[in-house]
Amino acid sequence: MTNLDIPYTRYLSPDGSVATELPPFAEDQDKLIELYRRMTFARRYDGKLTALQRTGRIPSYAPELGEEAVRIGYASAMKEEDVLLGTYRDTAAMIVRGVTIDEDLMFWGGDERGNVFAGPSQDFPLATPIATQTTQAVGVAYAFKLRNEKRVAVTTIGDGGSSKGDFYEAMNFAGAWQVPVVFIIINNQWAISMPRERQSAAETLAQKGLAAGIPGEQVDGNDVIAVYDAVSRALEKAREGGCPTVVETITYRLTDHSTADDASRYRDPDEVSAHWKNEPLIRLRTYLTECQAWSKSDEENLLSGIDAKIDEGVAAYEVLEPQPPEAMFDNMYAELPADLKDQRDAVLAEYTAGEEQGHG
Ligand SMILES: Cc1ncc(C[n+]2csc(CCOP(=O)(O)OP(=O)(O)O)c2C)c(N)n1
Ligand SMILES: [Mg+2]
Repeated sequence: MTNLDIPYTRYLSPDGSVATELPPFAEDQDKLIELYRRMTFARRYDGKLTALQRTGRIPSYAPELGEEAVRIGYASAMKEEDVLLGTYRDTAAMIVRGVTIDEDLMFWGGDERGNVFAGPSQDFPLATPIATQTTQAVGVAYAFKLRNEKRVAVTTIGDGGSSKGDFYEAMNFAGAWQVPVVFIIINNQWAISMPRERQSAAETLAQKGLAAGIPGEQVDGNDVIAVYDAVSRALEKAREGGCPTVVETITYRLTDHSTADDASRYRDPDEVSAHWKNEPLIRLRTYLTECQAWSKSDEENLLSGIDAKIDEGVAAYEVLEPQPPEAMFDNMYAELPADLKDQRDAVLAEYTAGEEQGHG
């Protein structure tokens, strides 16, 4: 029978002190340093992408500020052969999985080639329609089961997305079929301007899985140790026993929903500044510093190395030839359906006419 409790785990407190005896993997300080390095990369890269949007070099971006521990925690727990089906806010996880900076910038730049990454080639492109990735993940997991492959489909969903029918349907099938899928709910307290408390009357979002026969748990999503630990256990159960799990990570979106949003119109600035005290990087850095495993010069070296890597990726992106406008039709179908072919021809005709008039 499914355990009906929803446990909550936090290992590191916001001040960097140990709240609960750390899990065995955390005895390896090199492992924790690796997680810290990845989170710091995520923070710097997020700032860079926001700046690139603000200076007109990419059209849009969905920031992850404050949510780095979730993405780095779960992506680091996954094995290469697993498959990720994430959302528009999972950029840092994709990079951990092996997507390169220039590939990622192509995606955010509106260039379809950004979805054809060389690294984790079976990972899905980030999903913008809310919750569709969850049913797809169950399909992927079902394929793993049929093929007897020890692989896991990992899918993420926001607090808002967890209200959608697709998500309930996905969990229902995962429970009924017992397939190797891990649902990670990223509860960042807001779905654009809709706060968590008005989103659902459920006490926890993890308990939504219980009706489908899927056990759930909550973790402090700003504690990378808790995220890594919970997702590792869920992955192991899925890989070995084909059992699905729901993990709700509790975090906070410290900035706008996207570069098209202005959160100050609907959020109290005092709420946001209170959440800065819980952000995920400082607590791990404080812990590592207290353990004498991290120093100021380590930090300086890390930051300069990251900035150089980001600059290199941005430079590689910026020299790419832009795709012609009709390219947006060329990635979905082997053979275009007639109506889309007409649209493609129309785009091409307009573009060619524009070029002839000298403003192409
Ligand atoms: C099917 C669908 N409906 C509506 C939208 C518009 N939309 C984009 S993001 C969003 C809110 C999602 O909030 P949440 O699931 O909490 O994820 P978060 O953005 O906070 O990471 C909505 C409604 C969409 N992209 N797809
Ligand atoms: Mg949300």
